[in-house]
Amino acid sequence: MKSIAATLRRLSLAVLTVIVIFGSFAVFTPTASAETYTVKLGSDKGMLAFEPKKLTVKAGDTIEWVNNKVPPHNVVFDAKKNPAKSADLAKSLSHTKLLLNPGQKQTTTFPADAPAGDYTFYCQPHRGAGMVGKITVEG
Ligand SMILES: [Cu+2]
Repeated sequence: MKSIAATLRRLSLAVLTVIVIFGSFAVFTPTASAETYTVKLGSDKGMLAFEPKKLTVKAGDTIEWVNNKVPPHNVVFDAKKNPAKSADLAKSLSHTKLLLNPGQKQTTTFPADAPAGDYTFYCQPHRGAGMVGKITVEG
């Protein structure tokens, strides 16, 4: 009888160990995590451009805008050129404040419910020079 009790105790300890190990997998295994992409404001060669100027992301992803060459720059999403044609959405994604110094950063996170499609953005001081970009949010 004593040995059966000891066996049971050992068995329950083994089961507990398995539960703890698999439990920790559940905690540390990354779920479909959001990505962060970097877009430079002004190309490395000193062109008035976003680099890259086209990017495909998913809702929930973040763009890190890094001020680079030939500032000042900013990032303004076109109120009419987004899938929802929403001025409020465009405004919430934009950073209208001019970045004067290389290395300054801003981030834009596309909300989890951001509609799929193309979002056009531009730099206000350099829009006429063609400093325009496009982010496609995948459905
Ligand atoms: Cu610019």
